[in-house]
Amino acid sequence: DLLARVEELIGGELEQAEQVFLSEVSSKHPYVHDVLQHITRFQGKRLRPILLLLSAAATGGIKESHYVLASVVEMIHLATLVHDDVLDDALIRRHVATVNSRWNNETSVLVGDFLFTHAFHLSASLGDARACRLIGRATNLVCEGELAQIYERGNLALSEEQYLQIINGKTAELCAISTQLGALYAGADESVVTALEDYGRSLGVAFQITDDLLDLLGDEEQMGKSLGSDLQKEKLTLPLIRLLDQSSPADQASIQEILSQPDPQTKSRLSQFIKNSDAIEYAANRARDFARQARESLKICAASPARSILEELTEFAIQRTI
Ligand code: 2DE
Ligand code: MG
Ligand code: MG
Ligand code: MG
Repeated sequence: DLLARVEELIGGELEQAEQVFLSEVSSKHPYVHDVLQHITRFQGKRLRPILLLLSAAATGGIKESHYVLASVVEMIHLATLVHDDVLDDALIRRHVATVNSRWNNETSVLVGDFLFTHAFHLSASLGDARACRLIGRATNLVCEGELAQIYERGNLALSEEQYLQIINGKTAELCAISTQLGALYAGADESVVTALEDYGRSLGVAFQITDDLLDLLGDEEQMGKSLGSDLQKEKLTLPLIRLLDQSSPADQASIQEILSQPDPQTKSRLSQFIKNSDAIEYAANRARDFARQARESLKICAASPARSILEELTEFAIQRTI
C-alpha cells in the first residue's frame, strides 16, 4: 500500500528527521519532560514531514537541511494541535488523552508555545533566514484562519468561499509551507517551488474538507480523536453550508435552532437533515476537485517515484471519508 511505498522510498530519511525531532523536543525539567514524552510517544501520520521530504526528492534531492525542516514542520503542527484541542475542548487525540484533558489548559498553552518557539530556534540553525521568514508567515496565517473561524461561529450565512478561505489558513498553509520548503531547499527553480506550494495548498484543502466530513460522520474509536466539535462549537463546515444553501426557509430555521442547542438529540435530527440531502456527496466531490487540482500542479516535475507517491497522497487525503 501507499505507506509501505513511502517507507520504501524515504523511510531512512524520515527516520533521520525523526531523530532530529526527538533529540530537539526535550527538556530537563521533569514536568515538561513528562508532557513532551506524552506528546511524542504517539506518532501521527507524519504527513507534513512526508510531504516535505517527497517534495525535495521530486525536485532535486533530499539534503541535510531537509531533516531539520521536516522536524520543524512537525513541531509546528504538534503545537497547533495542542492548542487546537484546547479551543475545541477535545479529550482524545491519537488514541490517547489530550494534554488539556490529562493535565490542563495552562499546560497546553505553554507546551504549545514551547514547541512553536523551538521550531524557530531550530530553523534558525539552518544559517539563512528564508525558512524562518516563510514559516513565520505561514504560522501567522494559520492563526488568522483559526481567528476567522471563531469570528464566523454561528454565522449561517457563511459562504463556501469564506469557508475555503478559513481552511486555507488553518490547515492548507502548513501543508503548502512543507512542500514549498522541500522544493526550495532542494534548489528547485522558482516556478517549481511555486507549483509545489500550490500542490500542498490544494492537498491541504482537500484534506481539511475530508476532516470536516469525518467530524460529522466519523467514528471516534476508529479515528482516535474527539469528533463532533464543529457542530458543538457552531462552526459551519462544507456539508452544512451546502445543506443550508439547498434548504427551504422553514428547514433553515429548524437547522438554526438545532445548531444553537447542539445536544445529542437535536444533533441526530441534524444528521437526518444532512443524510436526506446531497450535502455529503457535494462536499466529498469538492474534496475530489481539490485533490485533482493538486495532481495538476505536479505536472511540472519530471516523472519519478517521489512524484507518483505525491500524486497518490491526494487520494489518501480524501479517501479517509469512507
Ligand atoms: C485543524 O482543525 C486545524 C488546526 C489549526 C489549529 C491552529 C491553532 C493556532 P480541526 P482536528 C489552534 C495555534 C497556533 C500556534 C501554536 C502557533 O478540525 O479535527 O480542529 O484534528 O482539527 O481537531
Ligand atoms: Mg480540533
Ligand atoms: Mg479546531
Ligand atoms: Mg476536525
